Amino acid sequence: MPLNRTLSMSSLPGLEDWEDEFDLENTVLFEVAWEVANKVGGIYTVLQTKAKVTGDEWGDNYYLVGPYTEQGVRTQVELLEPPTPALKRTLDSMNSKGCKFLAQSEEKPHVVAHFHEWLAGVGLCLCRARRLPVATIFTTHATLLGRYLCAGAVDFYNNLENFNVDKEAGERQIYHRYCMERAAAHCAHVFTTVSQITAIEAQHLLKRKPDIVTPNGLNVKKFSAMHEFQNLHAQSKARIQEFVRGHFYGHLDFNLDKTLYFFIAGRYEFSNKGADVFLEALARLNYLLRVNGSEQTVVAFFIMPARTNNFNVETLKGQAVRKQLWDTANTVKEKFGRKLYESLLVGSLPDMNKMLDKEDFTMMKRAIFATQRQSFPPVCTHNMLDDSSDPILTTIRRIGLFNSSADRVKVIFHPEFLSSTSPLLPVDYEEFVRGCHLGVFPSYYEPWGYTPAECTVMGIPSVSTNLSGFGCFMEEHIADPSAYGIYILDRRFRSLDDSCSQLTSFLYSFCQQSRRQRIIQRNRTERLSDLLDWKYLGRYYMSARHMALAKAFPEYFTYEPHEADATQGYRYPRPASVPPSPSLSRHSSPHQSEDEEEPRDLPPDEDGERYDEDEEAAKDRRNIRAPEWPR
Ligand code: G6P
Ligand code: 1S3
Repeated sequence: MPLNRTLSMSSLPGLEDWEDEFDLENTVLFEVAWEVANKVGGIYTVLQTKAKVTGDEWGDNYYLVGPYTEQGVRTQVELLEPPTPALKRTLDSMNSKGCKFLAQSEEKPHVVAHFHEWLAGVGLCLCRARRLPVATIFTTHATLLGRYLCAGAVDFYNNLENFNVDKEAGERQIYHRYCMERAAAHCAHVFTTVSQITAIEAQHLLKRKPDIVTPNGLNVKKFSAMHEFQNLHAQSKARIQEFVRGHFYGHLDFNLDKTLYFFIAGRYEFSNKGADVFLEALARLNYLLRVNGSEQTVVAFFIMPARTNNFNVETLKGQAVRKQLWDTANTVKEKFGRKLYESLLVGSLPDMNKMLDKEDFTMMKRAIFATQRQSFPPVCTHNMLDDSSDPILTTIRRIGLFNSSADRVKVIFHPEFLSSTSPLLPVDYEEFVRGCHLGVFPSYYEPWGYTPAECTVMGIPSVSTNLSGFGCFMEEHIADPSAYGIYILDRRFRSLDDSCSQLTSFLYSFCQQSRRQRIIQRNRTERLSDLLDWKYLGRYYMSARHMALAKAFPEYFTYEPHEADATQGYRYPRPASVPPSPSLSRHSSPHQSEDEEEPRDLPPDEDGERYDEDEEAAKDRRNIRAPEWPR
């Protein structure tokens, strides 16, 4: 079946929008994963955000298959009657036979079955073992063995080709799962993974080179008002500030207007996700800010779920004290307002000395008394079940970041995912990210890394690494990532200690930016969102499906390899105007070409030249080197 492809211009200059027009009438796509409507981690995000573009392409011929969980069905699934007779027959039959087989149909559709991760990969192996006429794709979002090896303090990337994989998997008691993963990778018509770095890992650990890299995208939300995301930042920051007011009651001796919010979030894999490096860099940053007499304070949040038995009393008390102060202030304000009103009604200016009476003062004194506390504001918001052995808490005890008044860096460990119904910090994750200034994700093992990608589309700068799929992707497509608020830490060619120093210098330089520079940088960060939109990245999945169809049904489909080159050759130039800080615009790795290190002008300051973001964006767009499209 020939593929008739039409090109139309998209909003991203130099990057055309592909619209595939081919007959899908007799072709069906099943996407199978444990995380379909089942929020466990990043794969859920892949499937959930990609559903729109895949649905647009496949319409009613697209089916997502996942585990049945009551919670998932209640909250995320709309129950429908099967739309086609073939599907109805299939489902009836599955019901009657206890869900044991796949479809029979007179029309004999061409079926593509796309399996994610080894758990679903079992189905792929069975499809092939039973010689079902199905085009199969296997996507691994991380390798099992890679994750285990990295978590065990192994020099992973320098030894990739040397691991005795069977022995290593056996020793870690994951041999059976490892075998499933490897079998699925080898049985699939098309094998894909989420980044180049994981492709290399898969080649060595699973012994098959992925056919296509399928980077993860997001649904990019465009606001009609261009600066809406800046307003949202200010609004969400105000919510975080309220929490901080309560958490630090009695110790609010720092200026909230000069306080920056950094955060790390995700699955609690202490060293794989780089929480160790972040803590060490925070300790060094604390020292630098103190010795340099900086007015800035940094509050660093760790949002990583661990075993707890609820919020701790001291943290809840903080929010109660704050609320009490707020209520007291409002009561006094009301009384003050009423007296003022009555005085104005009779045509006289009030006697300010009589506006507040003894009772008001007593009430205020009582409220102030409640803010006395003997201890430092807590580091952890919850009662941890493994308090004495928890890696974050143990490290904090070692480096001494206890939220004392002298500390310029304060730490808050929130060992539970955020929720807008929390009595402590009632914001959802998106709102929290928007209110922060910098996401810090110094991962050692990160096949893709959605957290920095999510920051980017919300216009929030982030730190990632050259060992994460996201970091490598951005390094490939942006000439000067840090000028756009994409800081890429070198964890590949530097020692751990050097990486900590590099992260400290990123953080310290970030603290030195003025508000104006931060606003400019956020504008630039947000401008990159198109690069992460499924509208473009969805093409890699399209290519994988075309390749699988061509391999499984060569008499009907042909595959042209250039289809995968959606963003090849595409590169964001340096921003047209000066970067926020020259020191920030350095490459992460000493291995980078020195040719790219041109000197630049000093940053604009508060009284300097007027900064016109729209003009800069327009210049950037004109400068973008158009990719060479296959014709
Ligand atoms: C946004 C808002 C501004 C606010 C700024 C604060 O840009 O539109 O009104 O001043 O955020 O930025 P900051 O980096 O200090 O949180
Ligand atoms: C994996 O989830 P993780 O956090 O265990 O899959 C994600 C989606 O592809 C990916 O972003 C992440 O890096 C992997 O590690």
